[in-house]
Amino acid sequence: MNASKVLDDLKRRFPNEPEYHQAVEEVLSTIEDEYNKHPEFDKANLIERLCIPDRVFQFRVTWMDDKGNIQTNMGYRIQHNNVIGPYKGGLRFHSSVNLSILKFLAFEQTFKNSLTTLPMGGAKGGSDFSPRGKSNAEVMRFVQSFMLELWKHIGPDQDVPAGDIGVGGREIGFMFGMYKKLCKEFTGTFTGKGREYGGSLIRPEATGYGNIYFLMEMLKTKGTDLKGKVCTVSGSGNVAQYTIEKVLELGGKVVTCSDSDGYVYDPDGIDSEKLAYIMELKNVYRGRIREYAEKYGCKYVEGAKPWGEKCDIALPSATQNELNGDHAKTLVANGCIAVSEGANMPSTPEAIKVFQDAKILYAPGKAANAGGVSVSGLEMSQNSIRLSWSTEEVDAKLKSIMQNIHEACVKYGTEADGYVNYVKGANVAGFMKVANAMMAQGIV
Ligand code: NDP
Ligand code: 2IT
Repeated sequence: MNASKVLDDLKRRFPNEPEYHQAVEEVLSTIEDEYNKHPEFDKANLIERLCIPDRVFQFRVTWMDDKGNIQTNMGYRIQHNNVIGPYKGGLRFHSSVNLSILKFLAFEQTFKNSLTTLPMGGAKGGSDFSPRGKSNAEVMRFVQSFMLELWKHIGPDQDVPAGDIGVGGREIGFMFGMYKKLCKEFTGTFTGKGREYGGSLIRPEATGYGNIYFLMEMLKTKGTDLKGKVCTVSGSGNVAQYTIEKVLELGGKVVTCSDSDGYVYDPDGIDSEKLAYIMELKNVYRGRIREYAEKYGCKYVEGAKPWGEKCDIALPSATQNELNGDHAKTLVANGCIAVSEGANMPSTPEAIKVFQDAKILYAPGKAANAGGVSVSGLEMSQNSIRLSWSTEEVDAKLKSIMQNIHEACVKYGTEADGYVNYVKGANVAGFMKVANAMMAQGIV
């Protein structure tokens, strides 16, 4: 493989898609050695095929707001690769959504889903619609209009969407209701559904819990755990909330969380009562994290990220490229020993280099946050057999999947000096399974 040629071709054919180029570049640079051990991959033009999504759906979504104005948004679904299972991945509703962001997410999802060991291909979709400040009725009208297009392209054995930024239980419920009406069948086409209609126990918790299970495995390699460790978390949505919950349960202390406006620093730590407040603030009242600082009398920093605050462990759980090289240098200088990503691609390439040069524990999102889609896979299994498993059963399966992903990273990512390059480990392990399946299935 000539990685720079593949990347140059991609940039020429798909210009102005920086996040997509960034995600591809990271994978190519880490799998190149392994790939070159298999000349048959190159003969089959495998990497060129794997870098381009199978197909991209793009459509207009028109809906009426509460004032009677007609609003227009864009809707998308990227079906990246389905060689190991039906297309699977979340939907993101956020004003920043564009093709570049969704293509990077769908690309990453393919390797992440492969790592879970469950039979799921990779996809992602969403809209530049922002639920922020919208009424429930507006969200429902938007979602129903969005589904009028999307339903044609999804199905239980075809493509199974779930949540991501801006898409939680409320949005999945509205989408599922409209989908069911349009396709005239009750199937498990969405995951992250409510418990009453086919959702799995532990799915809401899975990404955050899974990230901490992965972190615990990393810490174990250094003979330590979470007890007494100070953690900084970004975000205050689904992933951040359950990350905080699991850190507290395992004896750690969380001193920050954030939203798109700024972050709060609580030196006393976010305890379970304060976490319950955050959950109500964000999931019910849909307020701003600034209100936490007002209620508990702590520091709020507008327009900044929490990475300047001293910590042992950083857990980015908001969005892509939210932690840059300078943030990484500050974290390392402050004694941070581990970074585990709840979000997708939150660290820039410069930040990753800083962590790896400093030889601290660093887990990329596609390994560390794979717990969410793993429990989605378990939700699909439960829907197929028309049974539901207990909290203990699902949690035990989640823990074991995260341990297996950690093991795969160690197997493929351990360097000559013993340092585990989790980026390389995750990419090579995820890639090899997809590549072997592509080879077996011929040129399609
Ligand atoms: P939510 O919408 O529940 O929460 C997102 C959080 O991140 C909010 O606090 C939000 O702030 C903040 N945020 C969003 N965009 C930005 C931005 N551009 N700059 C700064 N802050 C921002 O989403 P999730 O918790 O589900 O997702 C968080 C991350 O985790 C994403 O990267 C997602 O792809 C990833 N992920 C999610 C999984 C899941 O199962 N949900 C699974 C695996 C990964 P505000 O309230 O102001 O919008
Ligand atoms: O990025 C992700 O893995 C998700 N948003 C979850 C996808 C899913 O299908 O559960």
